Amino acid sequence: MLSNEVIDLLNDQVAKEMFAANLYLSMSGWCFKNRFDGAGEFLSQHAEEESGHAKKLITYLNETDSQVMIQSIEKPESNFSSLLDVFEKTYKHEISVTQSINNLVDFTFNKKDYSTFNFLQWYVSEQHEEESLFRGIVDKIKLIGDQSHGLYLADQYIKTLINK
Ligand code: OFO
Repeated sequence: MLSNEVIDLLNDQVAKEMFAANLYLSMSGWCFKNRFDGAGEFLSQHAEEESGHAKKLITYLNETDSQVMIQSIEKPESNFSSLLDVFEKTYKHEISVTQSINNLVDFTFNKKDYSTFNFLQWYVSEQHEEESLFRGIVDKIKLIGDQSHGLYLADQYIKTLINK
């Protein structure tokens, strides 16, 4: 049985994962509109992953007989200045999600809620992978250059990361 505080924090995390899904869908739309089809597809797929992260938390809440409380989600940004801007923002966003997961891990450990602490380890590994993935894309865009030919190559590179 989970404490009310942990239930509230897990429900907050569900909202954060759903916001991430919406943010990445919004970014995906911007990419398609600006002819970055590789990045658009990649971000659309990543939005699905974020919905999966939310669903996994919901399943855990259901399995522990806790009340799922779906919250209203803030509208994500939809205007970006460049492909680099999009991916710098994804990276920044992932860092904020990591912080939120770390706070949850810390809280559950201090409260001796070892079941939730253990469940959250999956998110700890996932955040490590995601930060590294998005940082890698930012670095690559900078390396290839954000002028027209470079942008085409960057988009092609991002396309290779779909389903990885
Ligand atoms: Fe991309 O982060 Fe979810 O957890």
